[in-house]
Amino acid sequence: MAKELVHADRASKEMVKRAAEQEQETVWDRYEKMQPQCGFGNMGICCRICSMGPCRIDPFGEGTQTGICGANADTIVARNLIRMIAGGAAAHSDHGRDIAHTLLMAATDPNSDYEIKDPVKLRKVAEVYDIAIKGRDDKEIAVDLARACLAEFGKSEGEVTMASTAPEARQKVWRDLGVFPRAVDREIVEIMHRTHIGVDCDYKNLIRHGMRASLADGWGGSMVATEVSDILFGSPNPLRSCANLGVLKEDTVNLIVHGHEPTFSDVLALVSQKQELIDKAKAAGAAGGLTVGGICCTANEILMRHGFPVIGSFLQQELAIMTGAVELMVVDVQCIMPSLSELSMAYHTKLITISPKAKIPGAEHIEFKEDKAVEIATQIIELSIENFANRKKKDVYIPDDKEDMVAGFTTESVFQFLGGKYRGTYRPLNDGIISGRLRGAAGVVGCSNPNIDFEEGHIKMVKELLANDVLVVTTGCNAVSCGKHGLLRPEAAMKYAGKGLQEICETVGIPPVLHLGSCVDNSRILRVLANIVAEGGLGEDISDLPGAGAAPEWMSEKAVSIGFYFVASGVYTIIGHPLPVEGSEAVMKYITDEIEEEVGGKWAFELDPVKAAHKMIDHIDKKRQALKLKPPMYEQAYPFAV
Ligand code: SF4
Ligand code: MSK
Repeated sequence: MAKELVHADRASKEMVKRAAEQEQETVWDRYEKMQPQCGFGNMGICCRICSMGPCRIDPFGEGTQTGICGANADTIVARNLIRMIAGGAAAHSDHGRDIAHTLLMAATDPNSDYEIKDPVKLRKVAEVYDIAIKGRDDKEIAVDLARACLAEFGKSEGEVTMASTAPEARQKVWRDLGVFPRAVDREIVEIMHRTHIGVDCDYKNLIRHGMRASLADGWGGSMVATEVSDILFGSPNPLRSCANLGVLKEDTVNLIVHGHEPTFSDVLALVSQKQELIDKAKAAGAAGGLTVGGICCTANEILMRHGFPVIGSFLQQELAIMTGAVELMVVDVQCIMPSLSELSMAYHTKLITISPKAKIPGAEHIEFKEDKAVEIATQIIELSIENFANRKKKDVYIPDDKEDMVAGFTTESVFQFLGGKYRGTYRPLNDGIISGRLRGAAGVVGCSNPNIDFEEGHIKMVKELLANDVLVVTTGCNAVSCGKHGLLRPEAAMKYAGKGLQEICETVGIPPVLHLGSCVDNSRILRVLANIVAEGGLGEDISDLPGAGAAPEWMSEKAVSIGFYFVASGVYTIIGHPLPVEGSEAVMKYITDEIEEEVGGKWAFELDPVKAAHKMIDHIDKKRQALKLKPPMYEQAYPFAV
């Protein structure tokens, strides 16, 4: 059975022990069984792109050094790597395209269940696309905007319009290198073409195109997903909520939404508040009514906009079902473990898929249609209520563990907050960095992975950054981990932050770690960086800023695309386990060193999260020196705090 978790939250530790006692298999057990994992795969040197193969390169330099077609390790590693970018960019961007479709429907269908909830943002984004605003109503503008956003994906000429919001200097870097993104689908298709047998075999040329596709994701597909979600579902504002398995209640019908997209979950969250459904739940024997919470980034979507609680992150999806207290789990797309099907059958949990893109054998499929959103949400809530009768008391075990948190920050809201009397300006943030009260800022994001002790990477890294006066912004599963460990509470500043960061958090009343949303909302971090540059005093480009990015427990292809769009935007980006490139010294050297000359950012790999935090801090200090800023105001007070 799986090894014990050491650094995870208490609820997860308890549930993993309980799973072992009950002989229920988890992701950690399957990880152990999979050892040793394939070394060729880990190093990126196996190729099965054509049927002359599969081929593999001998990593010790003794056996074969090329595939049957003659491709060497550099080509094979680079091709595999950018195919990961294609997968990740496709996932984010398909999400963005669907949201743009929903906007078009909201603007054209008079019976739509969707409406425009943020008309201010509608107008702001419309300006980016040069759409006429004056004298036009929301729906007229929204039709044009939805069409312009849809064109970001499929147009065969021109460039990704949203990328024109990057700093001028950054756009020049992309143009000089020939990587300014054109259209999302085009860049992804071109990855698949270039990596077909016998096309591009120059590793640098391949990786540069990978960067172009990742930029189409970050400054295109993901940014469209975030901006249009804000327009449709409302821009988040700071709010209080809580996280962890202890959110589930014995006396309520418990319904979990899991996956990534807000289109369905936002409607379900609102419908779940109808009194008649709460009454139905009570009539079914659940005295407390109905609890709706989320897992993975769907959780972040309904948390950010409505304050619904987070049940857990990626690695907790199985543990939630094992509480025996989940009547229904409804899943859309991405990060949904196929294991949920068999596991839910061992309990009374009903597993429902709703996306035609993501069916799971054994799960019930209720296809989501946007023109019947409320009807389908109601049907699914009613199914969860009906299933309460099947809950087996003997199976129920809910760990008594949940943590309060503040979430709901955005590019706009957080710095209005920080602005205080200078509302709506980044000046106080820039001044905080210039004066050295804040040493810099870091984005710590991403998944969890059983190849690292659960949450050791996230929590140790974030605490170390805070202790060194680095403000942290977070998204995705890192945000959930920070929430569960109490780092998203304003009081966390007094406990974990250095003196300078404490002073800022205390004055403004914010947590030292700011939750900016789901995976696609990493685009909010790009926007924050662009706004800091625009505010002035910290250089001309994102690569000048005293900042860094990290995904200490990364797992998905989306993380690879995100990492590349940060690197290509000029950000030093560090992850725990290396990308699968160790089979090519040339590729390794290029992406961790030479690429900095080209784009100002680079990759770094470091498994020890405290050491990784210090590499980020060193980079921040290097940038402070280059900008001729004063040294940090307070020398680090808590060396290696964790
Ligand atoms: Fe082998 Fe080349 Fe075919 Fe890859 S593309 S499987 S290296 S022959
Ligand atoms: S859910 S991509 S495990 S962050 Fe966005 Fe979490 Fe990573 Fe999925």
